[in-house]
Amino acid sequence: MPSLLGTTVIEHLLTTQKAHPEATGAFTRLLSELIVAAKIISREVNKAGLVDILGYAGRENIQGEQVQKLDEFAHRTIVERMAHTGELCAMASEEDPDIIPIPERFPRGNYVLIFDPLDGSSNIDVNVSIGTIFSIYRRVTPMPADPTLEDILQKGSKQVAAGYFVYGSSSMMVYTSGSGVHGFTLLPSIGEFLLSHENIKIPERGRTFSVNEGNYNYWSDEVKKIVSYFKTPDRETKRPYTGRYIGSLVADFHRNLLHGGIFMYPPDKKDPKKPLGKLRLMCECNPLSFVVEQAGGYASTGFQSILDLEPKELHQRVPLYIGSKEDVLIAEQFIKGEGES
Ligand code: P6P
Repeated sequence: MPSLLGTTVIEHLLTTQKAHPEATGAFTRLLSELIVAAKIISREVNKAGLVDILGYAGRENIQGEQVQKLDEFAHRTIVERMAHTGELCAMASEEDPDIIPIPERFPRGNYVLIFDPLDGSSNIDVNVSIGTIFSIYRRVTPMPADPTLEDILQKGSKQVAAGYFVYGSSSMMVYTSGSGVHGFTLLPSIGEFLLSHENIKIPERGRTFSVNEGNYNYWSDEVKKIVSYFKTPDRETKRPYTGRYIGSLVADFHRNLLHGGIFMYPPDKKDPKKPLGKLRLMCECNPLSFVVEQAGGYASTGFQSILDLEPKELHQRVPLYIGSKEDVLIAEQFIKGEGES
């Protein structure tokens, strides 16, 4: 548990800002407001079991998934809080099919926010850690014109910041703005995120693989070989990798980020509508890929770096192999047919 004398996330942001003389404070103001939204969401997640905020909102989202009430609450909280910061020209959410413009009554800024308001929401009512994932870009079209899809569909390598909030046994914020990855733990008694994990580095190689083996019969032979490789006792350690799969991306990713390992969501033939797997490039894969690469890891589609992908659609899905660099490179070798079993 961080000491009460710890560094608050705002102090940390201001220190980073001071290191960039050209910084106007816009980014700090933007992230500060997102942190307020996350604190509000964290409070609701933590009391979800006590009030009627569980269950379904009675509608489907763009992904055709049942929207949980807490999903909707998290989405609305972020949209309403961030719209008035004056630092954004547009937003995009996993819960909304289109770009979310900034209402005329609010000033527009130079940043774009893309987010998954509450990932892992199918786990809400079984008290499994869930999270908010966010990604920040600079707008590319000239002010004062209306922002376009061009401002949203940018390669992951263009992100200026990315991270996630994980709502679990404690709530944490993990983010990067291109100068390493830093983790902050929420101290509920004072409502502050305090620096608890400075300059996180993911081990070069892990001992854990995370994948939903229930999809085994829908995988390609190459994917089956990857999982078989990780399950085979290692020549040096004579031990296989440990299998860990929570089914909540932020929770699985966070564990691997701290302890090492690989998370995989490969393509599968289970749902013809999702031939490239379930996870979304813009609001899940790009932000986590920026974080993992800043921590010394790697993220791939199996054929190339996630961050180099040219996005085509706002909600496009991509295969994801992410985590310890050596493990992801091994997965790439098998996908390319070069792997040694
Ligand atoms: P499956 C949660 O719904 C989610 O989007 C991610 O958080 C998680 O990693 C994945 O889906 C789990 O999907 O198909 O294994 O249940």
